[in-house]
Amino acid sequence: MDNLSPQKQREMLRTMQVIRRFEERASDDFHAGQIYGVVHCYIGQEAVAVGVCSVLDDSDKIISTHRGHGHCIAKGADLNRMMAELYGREDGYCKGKGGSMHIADFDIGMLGANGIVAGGISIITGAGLAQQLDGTGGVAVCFFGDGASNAGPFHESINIAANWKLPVIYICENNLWAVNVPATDSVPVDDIAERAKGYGIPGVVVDGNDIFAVHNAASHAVERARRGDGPSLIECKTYRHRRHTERADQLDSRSSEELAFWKSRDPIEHVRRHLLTSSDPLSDADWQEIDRQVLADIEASVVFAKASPVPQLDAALDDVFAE
Ligand SMILES: Cc1ncc(C[n+]2csc(CCOP(=O)(O)OP(=O)(O)O)c2C)c(N)n1
Repeated sequence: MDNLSPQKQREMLRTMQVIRRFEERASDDFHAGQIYGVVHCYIGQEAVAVGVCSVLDDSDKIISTHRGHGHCIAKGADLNRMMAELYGREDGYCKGKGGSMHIADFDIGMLGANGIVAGGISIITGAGLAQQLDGTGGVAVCFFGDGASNAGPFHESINIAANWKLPVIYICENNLWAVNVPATDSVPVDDIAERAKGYGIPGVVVDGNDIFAVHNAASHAVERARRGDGPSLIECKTYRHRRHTERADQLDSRSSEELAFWKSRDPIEHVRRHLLTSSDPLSDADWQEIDRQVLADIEASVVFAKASPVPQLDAALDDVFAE
């Protein structure tokens, strides 16, 4: 973290708070019946998306999952267009026809959220090949869960990326559960990072609630990929504070003790505490002002979304590439 100025740390903290407030609002509006489809909240995991994206630039590509709002925001997506997409409006990223799980913005290198578990892992490996062929030093980063690490695309993709030394960084967000299946019942190794050994690439475990640990690990992996030395696997141990989805009937098998333990390790509080003692301490008043601005931006995104028209029926088949 020594290489991160207090200013940069404040920016990272702010971005984490944007993710949290965006999703709190999305959840409220979903429960109020204003947002349709499904909403998977990333709350509790913000340090992973922000820590990793803090070492990327616009030419680098990322890909996400069904739990994708945090990755979009960390890569610089527009809040108005995101909220409009959740609201199903024409000014949304997919013209209101994709919803929460399909937000993409190629202009900032965000290749898309993805409702197919592990689907993004193969796509980003292809993007890594494209980066290698372009020869401009760009990297490709994949976010996925512990559940996805059990699926075929994880193994096939890492195998080919390792063989071809593709500039891909595989970020496994091990939040300990895949819907209601504990990773201890589906992953037969202590750490998912151990799986890297099978493909001859570095595999590291980090505290995914410590943004500085995530930043450092991502920074090393990105440098290695830019040098042409190939892919890495980083396992970030973390936890979601919400149930798998925001649906009212969503079952949650996790214990209240486990949830309380992880809430006591809140990634946003971790940065706040750290900044209290930095060379440019963040006071309570500073923090409240940051939060006030963040809430104003979220409110503006909802106003934007509500002002946007719903898609016209005759546009239903526009942008459909396969029937
Ligand atoms: C190919 C496929 N199988 C099953 C599902 C249903 N499903 C949605 S999310 C999910 C669990 C994913 O768990 P994990 O990869 O750990 O991500 P997390 O939800 O914990 O972020 C499953 C099985 C799906 N969307 N796609």
